[in-house]
Amino acid sequence: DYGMEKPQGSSVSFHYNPNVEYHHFGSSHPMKPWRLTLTKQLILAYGLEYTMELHEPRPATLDELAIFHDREYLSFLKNITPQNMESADNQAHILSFGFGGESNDCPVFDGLWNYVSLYSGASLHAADSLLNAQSNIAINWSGGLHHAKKNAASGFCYVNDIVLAIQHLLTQNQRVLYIDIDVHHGDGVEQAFESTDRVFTLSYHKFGFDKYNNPFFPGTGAITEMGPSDPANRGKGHTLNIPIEDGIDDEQYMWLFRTITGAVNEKYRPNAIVLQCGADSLGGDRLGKFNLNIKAHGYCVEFVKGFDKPLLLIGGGGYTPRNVARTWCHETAVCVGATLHNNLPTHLPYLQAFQGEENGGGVLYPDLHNTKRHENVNSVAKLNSIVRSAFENLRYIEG
Ligand code: ZL4
Ligand code: CA
Ligand code: ZN
Repeated sequence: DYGMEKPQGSSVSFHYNPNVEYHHFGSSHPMKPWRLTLTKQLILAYGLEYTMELHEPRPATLDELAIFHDREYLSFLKNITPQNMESADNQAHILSFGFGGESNDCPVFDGLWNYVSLYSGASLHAADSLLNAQSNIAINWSGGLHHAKKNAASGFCYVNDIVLAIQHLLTQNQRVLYIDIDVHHGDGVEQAFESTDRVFTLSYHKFGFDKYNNPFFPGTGAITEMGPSDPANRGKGHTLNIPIEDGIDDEQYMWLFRTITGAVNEKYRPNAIVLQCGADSLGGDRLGKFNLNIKAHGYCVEFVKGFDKPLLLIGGGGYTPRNVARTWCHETAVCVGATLHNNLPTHLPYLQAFQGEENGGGVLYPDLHNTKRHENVNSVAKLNSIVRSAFENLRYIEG
């Protein structure tokens, strides 16, 4: 049962500005900020707000975002609106900054600047609370936008709050480990720190091509991609990518995760850890191709929590909103050391959003594997060879 007192040993802070919820990417766009409303409602309904310190961070300022992003890109982002985007001046920039084109991944919508400064402000505030030792686990479910580049939007991400938070952690930590369990490759974070040995980036993701030979977005993150090859470059060997095929199940994923993440933690000995918890690696996700259940996803959080180092937990992808909410609520409970009952609290607002499903209406832990949307094509031999290559890649950081 969930307790009302602060658990000993770990203290958890929760960083969230509710104004982020009210932004819309467009009617059929898969990214739905209101999944954060569902997440928050579930967390409140289980009483988890009494087990952590709650913070409502202010939006990040342009100067704070400029620590990573180009000012030219930021001033475009700050001023662009659906109304002025047709002007010749803006059209000249729109493609080079990652907007428009035939892809509508990064639309210009009302309040865009407000949206990006809110989720980034929350990640910076969460990192701050770790630096001040006000908490040893800090959570921002509105962040985790790992594709954004210093001068371009990409894959639903406009500002890279993860890079900004890691840069902030680096002011007082020698080494930061970044782990990414979103179904997509964490390319923006990897690229930002490719030339330093003070950040190690580790991403688990789907990698491969569909029947039309189109790569799964963003198309990078092969096992052979380990950072710069120049031995004089300090970043060499401080990138590890774990490419996975469709349909991976709980046992396989948990095995891969603990084997590889455990080895990276032992060899790299980070002073702080950032874990991106993209929930599009769950079974039944609208964009993802894996078959994970909520507790297998949460196992990654449990495992990393066990390293007992300052930990920043951030959101990311997740395109079946009710399951995103379930997962991040469960992972919040994992952080505070609470066990939640499977029947959803009956006083939960939005209860309908969690009812009437084929498997698991009205419960916190539905069987997502049995949605069987993706055949498991990960063979034992292939997974063993990935682990072998991963260990080989880790030789570069043997100290
Ligand atoms: C959509 O229905 O693979 C965007 C994007 C908008 C609304 C209507 C517009 C129709 C699926 C995706 C045109 C859609 C064109 N609307 C989409 C190569 C692509 C070019 C764009 O979880 N088309 C690009 C990005 C990925 C591509 C994934 C994951 C983010 C994260 C962290 C980003 N882009 C092919 C797709 C729709 C849309 C429906 C879509 N976009 C699915 N996958 C992509 O890692 C937050
Ligand atoms: Ca990933
Ligand atoms: Zn994703």
